[in-house]
Amino acid sequence: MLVKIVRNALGYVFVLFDLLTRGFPRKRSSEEQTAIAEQTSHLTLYHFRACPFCIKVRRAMFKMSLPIAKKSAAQGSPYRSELEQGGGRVKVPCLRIDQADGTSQWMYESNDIIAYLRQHYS
Ligand SMILES: N[C@@H](CCC(=O)N[C@@H](CS)C(=O)NCC(=O)O)C(=O)O
Repeated sequence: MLVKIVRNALGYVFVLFDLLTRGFPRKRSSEEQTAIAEQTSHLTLYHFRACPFCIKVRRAMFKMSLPIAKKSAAQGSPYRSELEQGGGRVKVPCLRIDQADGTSQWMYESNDIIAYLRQHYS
């Protein structure tokens, strides 16, 4: 219980630190931003607000100005079971990549997610 409280408190310190130090997002013209929104519309990030690995991914998304949909996988969220059933486990961050054939790839590991986003959208 105490460990959980300390962990959550630390998480919110990270959230605040991120907000204060993240700098500015990449600038695009409105046409380019509309295009990137379209190109990333098949992506969804499952996350916890105060998870350091999620903060790292959200920070990278912010820097690259990627308007990717985010779903909370916290206790009580309806998206938690979506993540568990689709991806196989409740672990965040997880990037859901919807494919044209109707299937989805569930990518866990913050470093892999950031590398994927950089490779395709930076
Ligand atoms: N190596 C992973 C670590 C992710 C991780 O440990 N996430 C925690 C939240 S901060 C989690 O989902 N824990 C639940 C679990 O592992 O079942 C990454 O970099 O994404």
